Amino acid sequence: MPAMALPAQDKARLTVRSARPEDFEMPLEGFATWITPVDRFFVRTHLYNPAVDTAAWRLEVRGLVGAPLTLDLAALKALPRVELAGVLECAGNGRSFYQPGIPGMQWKYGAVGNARWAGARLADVLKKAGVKTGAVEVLFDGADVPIGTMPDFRRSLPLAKALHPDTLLAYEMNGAPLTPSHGFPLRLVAPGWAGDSWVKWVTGIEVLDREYDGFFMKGAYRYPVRPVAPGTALDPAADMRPVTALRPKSVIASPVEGEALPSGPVTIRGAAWSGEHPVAKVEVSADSGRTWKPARLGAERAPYAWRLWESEWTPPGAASYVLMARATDARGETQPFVQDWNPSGYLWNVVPQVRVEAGSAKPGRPPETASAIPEFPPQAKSACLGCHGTDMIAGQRLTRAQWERELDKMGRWGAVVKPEDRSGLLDFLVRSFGR
Ligand SMILES: Nc1nc2c(c(=O)[nH]1)N[C@H]1C(S)=C(S)[C@@H](COP(=O)(O)O)O[C@H]1N2
Ligand SMILES: [Mo]
Repeated sequence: MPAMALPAQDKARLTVRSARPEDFEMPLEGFATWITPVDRFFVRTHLYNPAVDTAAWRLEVRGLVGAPLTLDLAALKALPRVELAGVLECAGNGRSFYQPGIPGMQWKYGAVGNARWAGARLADVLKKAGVKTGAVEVLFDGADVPIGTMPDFRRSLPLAKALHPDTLLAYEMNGAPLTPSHGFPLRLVAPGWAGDSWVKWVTGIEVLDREYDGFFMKGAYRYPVRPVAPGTALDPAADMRPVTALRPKSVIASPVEGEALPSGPVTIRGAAWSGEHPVAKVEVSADSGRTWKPARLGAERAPYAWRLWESEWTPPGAASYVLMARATDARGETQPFVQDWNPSGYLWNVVPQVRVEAGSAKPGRPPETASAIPEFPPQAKSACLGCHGTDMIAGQRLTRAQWERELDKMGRWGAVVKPEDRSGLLDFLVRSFGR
């Protein structure tokens, strides 16, 4: 599938996991700066970016409020402006590391970024409207619209998070208006919470007396209430609850997996964050987790931002080493060595491991391998490629049973597969993108 019309700049600075809709990942080099530039900031969209007419744009506030409101951008900008630096991380970041594999965007480490967000407090807007008693959740709708029978992306926040003084209706990212991919002209900023709550292109706010019951609340972005064995069938209502805050996590940005290092000192470096709690320490191990040493934390910090860190290491000899990093937050919560399984592969925060070869005569990073996407058969083209490209499919590694479930889901969302084409299509998917 030809890559869509992305500016050349974006392609070099982000890994395109899906060109249409836009799903772009930040490469590991992005963890070298405290603030992530907008052209390096990951993008996650379920539908397509809406076209926005700024002059006609309005925000509607309704539901359990004393006075429903219609606000234009000027009215929002007239409210006190609040700025904060904070991490936005997709709940599915790291999904590709789950074993057995889980369908969905196969993010590695880079569905995350740290930006400066500015806007009005959501609480100020809600105060203007007057939240009535009985209010429990606040629902956000973006201007993006689904294709076919796909569900719309709508999410609700518990009232306490909605009224928190750091929860923003942001119109700026890194000192400039939001770009179309990041929600222009207005998005929710839910500091410390996973990206699914950061609704983009917000045009509607509705105060509800219950959690919203749409697909993206009840069918997605839920996490088991207790650890369960992989593959366990879970009842979304009884056994799961919505994803909320991020957990402590660190990423090793350099060296990289498989890197050959010269003899002599090396700087191990990366970034660490932890949702609503500041990072208290990052420790690094260069001997497969036997011993740990505190890393030096960067001076730049803010309550919801990531912290850069580094640690000097001199390999004791020419050998193969496994480097690890472990962040602990102010509550004392730290990263696990084994991830609890969950059906959609959310909230991956296992201690990262990077194998390096020290004392090499030929230092360097292994070449990046990009596998070619095979030609799609006609029935796949008509069934799948109306809504998204081949890249989204080619990123998956699924069993036949998982591909069957994906086909069923896509069928419910409007994909048309003729009964006589189904098994041929499945054969192609399993052969090309199986495990
Ligand atoms: N309207 C709308 N808002 C959305 C989404 C979407 O598809 N539609 N994706 C969400 C998800 S899952 C994430 S992780 C973040 C990503 O924000 P970004 O693209 O600015 O990085 O936006 C969230 N807000
Ligand atoms: Mo996400």
